[in-house]
Amino acid sequence: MSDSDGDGLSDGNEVDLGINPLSIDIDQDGLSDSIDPTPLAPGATSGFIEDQLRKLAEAVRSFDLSVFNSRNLSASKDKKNAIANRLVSAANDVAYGDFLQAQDTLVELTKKFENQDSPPDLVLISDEKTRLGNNVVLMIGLIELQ
Ligand SMILES: [Ca+2]
Ligand SMILES: [Ca+2]
Ligand SMILES: [Ca+2]
Repeated sequence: MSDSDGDGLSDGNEVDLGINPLSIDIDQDGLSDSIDPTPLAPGATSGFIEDQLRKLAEAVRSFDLSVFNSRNLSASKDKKNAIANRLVSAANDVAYGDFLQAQDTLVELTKKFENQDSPPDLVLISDEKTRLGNNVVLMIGLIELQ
């Protein structure tokens, strides 16, 4: 079984699905073909976006408290909850079809970890921060394509 683009789908499988086996993201929307529910059309389904936002919220809840930019554990927990709750709120907006509201919520959220001093970021420089930032930007892009 060869998998030329290394995306987890065999070349034969990708040909069967109408996907280019040499491209890991044929529609160039940021989602690799193996997870993209619409691999041939930029964007994704609203159900997929909602799921991803809920998964992101869970991921944030699993972050170590040390990655939050706070003086004490209780403030770190507040920041963790604030970020996770916004992601859940955006997921709910997507579920209701309110894409503009979801986008607003996520754009506001990106300001909390954009590596600028003011307002202070909620998360310290870390792999978690980078992944979270990249994923939120990806979700904003997918919502724009709705
Ligand atoms: Ca492949
Ligand atoms: Ca894609
Ligand atoms: Ca797509």
